[in-house]
Amino acid sequence: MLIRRGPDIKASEITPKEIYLSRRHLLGGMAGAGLIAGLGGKADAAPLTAGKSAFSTDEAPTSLKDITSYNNFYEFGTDKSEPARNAHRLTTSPWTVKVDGMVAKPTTFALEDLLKPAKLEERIYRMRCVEGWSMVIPWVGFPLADLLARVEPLGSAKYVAFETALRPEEMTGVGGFFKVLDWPYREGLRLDEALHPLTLLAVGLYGETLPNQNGAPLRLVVPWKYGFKGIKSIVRITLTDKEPQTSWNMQAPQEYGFYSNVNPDVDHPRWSQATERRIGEGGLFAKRRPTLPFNGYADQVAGLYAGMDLRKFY
Ligand SMILES: Nc1nc2c(c(=O)[nH]1)N[C@H]1C(S)=C(S)[C@@H](COP(=O)(O)O)O[C@H]1N2
Ligand SMILES: [Mo]
Repeated sequence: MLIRRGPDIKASEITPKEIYLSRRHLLGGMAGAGLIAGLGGKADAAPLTAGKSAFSTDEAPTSLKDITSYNNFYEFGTDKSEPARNAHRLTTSPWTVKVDGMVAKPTTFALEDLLKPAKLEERIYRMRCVEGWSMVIPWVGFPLADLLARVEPLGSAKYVAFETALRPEEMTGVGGFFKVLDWPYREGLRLDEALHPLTLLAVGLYGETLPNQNGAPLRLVVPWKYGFKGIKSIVRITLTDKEPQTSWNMQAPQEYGFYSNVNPDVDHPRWSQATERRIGEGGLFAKRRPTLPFNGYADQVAGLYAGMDLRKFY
């Protein structure tokens, strides 16, 4: 049996009905996709309790259609509609993730082995793209901290670097003479950011296995940072003592810093970051929403940056 469930807790007693149903759906979907999901009783109980968890927003989720058809995944084209059209070419099984660098137990995980002990949770997060739009996405995933614990980071490790797969035969946007980005797509976090309980490795959304255009089979989600930190289709995670190079910082350092915390007070050099357009809300006349410091997660994460000048470390 691939799916384990806690023996004496009925998920229906402790989670809102919709979430319960969608989780069942995910497990069905994942088993069908050949993934192995371990779901212990404890994970059932944690943040899925009635609506107001410290982790999930109770704002209305963006429609599945919008979440899966309005994407940034430049490996499959720079137009928002291209990933949905092209990302089906990506082979997501078999998949391995190499976790190496400053760790006691460097390991190359087959995706199944990486997921086997994972306690999957639904987390409904506000997401804010640096371009000025936002969504609310019901992710399914597990804390990155849980994976890092398995490889035992050394005391010398200060940062975590991430890399996306680079498959010119499958990725329609990485070939050609004009390179939009210096592939593979790269991202990084400070180790304390990586270990923060809000930081997820997502494997699904809306109770289903992650669609390719959203970063299947495994992508990072860091809800208090601009969306580009959420690197998709990860194949390598490296612990290091040096601040990692990141794709957008390499591309345009004056526009994109390493931290990339959502900050309404620090404008992008070419536009204001004070407000945002929530995808799916009205047409031309929809009111823009004010953008919140740390995308609304300040209570949980502002302490990570105590004493730092966030205008300098943008
Ligand atoms: N590998 C890779 N990861 C990526 C990107 C990309 O182009 N390539 N785009 C980023 C940007 S700018 C955003 S806003 C989010 C979008 O995620 P979504 O399409 O799941 O909403 O993915 C991020 N992760
Ligand atoms: Mo973005």
